[in-house]
Formats: sequence, structure tokens, C-alpha cells
Amino acid sequence: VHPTAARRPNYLTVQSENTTYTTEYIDAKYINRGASVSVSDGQFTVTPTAQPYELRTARKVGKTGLMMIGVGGNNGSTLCATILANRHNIIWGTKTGVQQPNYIGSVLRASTVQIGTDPLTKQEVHIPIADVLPMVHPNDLVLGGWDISGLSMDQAMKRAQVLDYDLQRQVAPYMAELEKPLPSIYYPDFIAANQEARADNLIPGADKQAHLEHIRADIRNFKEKHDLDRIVVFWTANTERYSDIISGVNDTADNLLAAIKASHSEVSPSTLFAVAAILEGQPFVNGAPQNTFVPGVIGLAEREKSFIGGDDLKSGQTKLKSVLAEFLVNAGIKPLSIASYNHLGNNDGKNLSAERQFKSKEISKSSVVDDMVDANRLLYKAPQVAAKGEKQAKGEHPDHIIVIKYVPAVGDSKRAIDEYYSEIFCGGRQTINIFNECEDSLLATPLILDLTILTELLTRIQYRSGEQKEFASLYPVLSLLSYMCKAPLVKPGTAVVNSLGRQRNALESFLKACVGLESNTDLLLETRIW
Ligand code: NAI
Ligand code: DG6
Repeated sequence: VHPTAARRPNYLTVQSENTTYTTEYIDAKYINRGASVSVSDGQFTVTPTAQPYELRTARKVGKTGLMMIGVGGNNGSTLCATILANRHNIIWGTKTGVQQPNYIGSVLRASTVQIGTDPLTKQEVHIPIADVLPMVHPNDLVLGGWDISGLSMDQAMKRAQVLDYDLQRQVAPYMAELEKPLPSIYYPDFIAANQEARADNLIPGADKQAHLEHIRADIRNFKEKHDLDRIVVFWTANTERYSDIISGVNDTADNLLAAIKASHSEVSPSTLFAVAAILEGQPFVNGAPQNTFVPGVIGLAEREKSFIGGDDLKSGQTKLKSVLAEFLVNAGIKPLSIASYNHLGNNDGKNLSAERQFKSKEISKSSVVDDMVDANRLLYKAPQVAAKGEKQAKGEHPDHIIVIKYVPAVGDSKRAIDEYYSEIFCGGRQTINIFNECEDSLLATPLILDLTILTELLTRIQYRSGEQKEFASLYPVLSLLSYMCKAPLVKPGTAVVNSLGRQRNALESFLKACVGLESNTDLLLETRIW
């Protein structure tokens, strides 16, 4: 069995007065260290801060369901088939030899974390990240969901044309045993008109309140039928157009619930699914770029203390951009323009060939360099301070264009070309070109797994600080999911971090804090002194 698929017991034990293990919980004391900065007349005054926290992780990993909206699509069907291939250890033939199933591309199943140094060898010790805290194994996920296309799951896999024929052949009987996609909500105005032919598996009527009740009942029934402790509800359906944010309609939780009752035209299917999951107390993750999380959804999640996360899977081109842009800017090099093209021929590409759906994707792909540029006002001019009542303008920014073209012939094999054109020393210019080609769905599906596993874990973690007597759950917007998201949703009013390195560091540091280990440090002072 490939190591990424191996099932390993949780064997990390931290010996420290700050960490306690009981049969039910892992309790850790952690000091959150930071710095408070005040600026006056161009002078920065920095005061170190230290806030003690207790972090509590419930050890029992419950039986977990994953209900995908768009389960019959490329990502949905590929995820189901690859989990089944891993679960049943299906080995298949390819033109280059024999292939075993694995979870390569999943941070949580295929990457490691440094936990310290062996004093004898002086070498760093790394363990699988999945061994830091108890996490659900992907093979154990109970799979289901909705699709506006009623094709059975074996046929949906065939339609997707992602997996090798020999794997499809062997996994098809298992796929056929999965429940057929549940009927879903289809409001044609939200996805491209070219998707209409797929829409043959619909919840009848146009009453949005009735649709909401229907979806809520689906979630409850799935939970009961499979005796689940937790269901992650995951949007991996077509990219929708943006919803208009309308005062009195979707700006607050109550207005949104009233708008659903009134079947307001601006309530999208994805928002309706998010509301259903929140009201059922189950986490909802958005793997696509549209603004599902209108302010009313965030307000409702806060009120119901129910978890949400997103947006849009950061799989290939954008993931690399969140590394490369940071590298350039942090190296003191000034990107002047970033031009990103890609073409693909799968159904996602077809849907994105419509202007309004492309717009949603363009927004999420464009935002990814903003914080790196804003962090360096040596290279980029700061914005003029806005006059009272005026909107704050953006500061200097590289030109950034996004182009996506639908080329049916290449199918799921996306081809992405990026040019980074930068200013270097004393008027010089540097051009970096990147060509990236791979199966789109095989980069994306492991991210759905990571988001699901991490979300389930975060529902089991609580904290306490200061005078707080009872432990509380985390804030409903799970910004720790940022690593896997193109446009990370964060707590309103807090900073968005796009840098892949910083996102990874936050995730590792959080997991370590939960077992009472210090955050990552590359200071390694002991290696720099006598
Ligand atoms: P796909 O087009 O193959 O699958 C989407 C599925 O959603 C289809 O089966 C469609 O029938 C279904 N659908 C549409 N509206 C629905 C609704 N209201 N309810 C239930 N089902 C509905 O697309 P793919 O490649 O699986 O991607 C899924 C989503 O993930 C897209 O929004 C895409 O932009 C996003 N995404 C994909 C990435 C990738 O690399 N494949 C990466 C980042 C995001
Ligand atoms: C074309 O850009 C289709 C998109 O859905 C992408 O494949 C997907 O969003 C992944 O994008 P990226 O930029 O992370 O490779």
C-alpha cells in the first residue's frame, strides 16, 4: 500500500506540563505571541504581546459524510472514484506500467511536518501532518450529494474522461453502488446557458423556501441513514455568476431568510445550500469562486455558530502565483505585469466561457497578489489617503490580466501560461515564463479532501482564554482553510493572507499549538552559536 494511503495510528505524544492527554481530549496551553504597533509622525512603536490560551481537541473522529453539490461533475466523480480505488486498493495498468492508488496532492495525506530535532543525530525529525492530531481518513468518508444531472456515478465518471480507462473499468462497479446524485436546485440565471442540457435531475417548483426545506431534509436524511456524526457540505458545482448585494435582501441574516421566503431572484443555489447547511449545524465549504457568502450568510453562520469556508480551490496556476509573486516582491524585485492565460476543454471550461461566470473566476484569480504588493511600499507607491466620505483608492499595483478559453479538444488537461515581467536593478527587466499542463481535476480533488478533513477537525477544536469559563468553538469563518483557497474567506475586518508559505505556516503552527508545541521557527539559534 502506498504510504500516502496507509492508515497509521496517531502516535505523537508531547511530554510537557502544557499538554494533557485524556481519553476524550488533547488539552494544550499555548501563548499567542504577537506585537502591537502604533505609528505616529512616521515613527513606529512596537509592543510585544502575549496572550495565554487553552486549546482543546476532541480525540474521537466521528463518522464523517461528505455531501458534494455537483457530485456528478469532474471533481465530484473523480473524488469518489479515487477514494473507492484507495479503499479497495484497486491497481490498474497504464501505458507506462502498473499504478497504485494514492493521495498525492493532498497536504494532509502526503506531506510532513517538522516536529523538532533529534539530539543525537542533530537532524530535524518530520512526521506525517496527519499524525499531529486525530483526523478522518479519506477512505472512511461516506460519499453522497446532489447534481442537476441525474447520471449515475459510474456514468458520470465516464463522462468526465479524467481517469485511466483501466481504473474506470475496475472502479465502475463500486461507483455504480453509490447513490445516484440527489435532485438539485437549478436557477438558470446563475450558471451558463450552455449547461441547460445537463439539467435533468431537479427539485420541482420555484419556491425557494420549499427548496431550502428540501435540501435541509436531504442533509438530515443522509445523516440518519448513514449514522453520521458530521457532514461536510461542499460546493463543487458549476461556477455561478456573482449575486448582487442588495440592502434589505441579502445583507443581514434576517433579510436573507426573508428573501428566501419571498423567493427573491437574487438568492443563488449556492447561497441556498450554504443556508441549509448552516441551519442544519453542518459545515459548508465553497470550492468555486462566486460570492455564495453574501453578508447575510456570514451573519447567519455567526448567529448559528456554524462553520463556513472557501472560496475557490487554489490548485495550479494560482497556487504557483501565490508562491512566485511573494518570492519576487520579497526578493525586492518589482513585478510590473502578470499575464495569465489558460485553456481547457472540460465542462468547467465550457461554463466559464460565459461572460458572467468567467467574471467570478477572474475576480478570485486576480486577488491573489494584492496583500504581497500592499506589504511592500518601497516598491509600490502607497494610495493617496482618501478624503472623508470617499472610497479608499488602491495603491500602485502590477498590471494583472486573466484569460480563460474553452478548447474542447484538450478535455480535462488544462494548459496554463503565465508571464511575470519585472523591474530589476537599475532599470533592468526580467521576464519569467511558466507553462503548466496537467489534468485539472487531479490537482483539484485532493484539495476537496484536505478541506473536508481539516474542516471536520476544526469542528472538534475549542479554546478558552482569560476569564472564559467554558470552552468555545472557533469563529465560524474557517480562515485556516486558506492554503487550499484562491480567495480565502476570513473574519470580516481581518487581513487576507494569500502567500502560500504563510498560509502553510499558519496551518502547521495551529496544529502544533493544539498539542502544545511552539510555532514554526527557522531561527535555529542553536545552530548559529558556539
Ligand atoms: P464540472 O462542470 O465538471 O462539474 C460541476 C457539476 O455541477 C456538474 O455535474 C453540474 O451538472 C453540476 N451542477 C451545476 N449546478 C448545480 C446545482 N445547482 N446543483 C447541483 N449540481 C449542479 O466542474 P468541475 O471541473 O468538477 O469543477 C467544479 C467547480 O470547482 C467549478 O465551479 C470550478 O470552477 C471549481 N474549481 C475547479 C478546479 C479544478 O481544477 N478542477 C479548481 C478550482 C475550482
Ligand atoms: C480555468 O482557469 C478553470 C478553472 O476552474 C481552474 O482550472 C481552476 O480554478 C484552477 O485554477 P488555478 O488557477 O488554481 O490553476
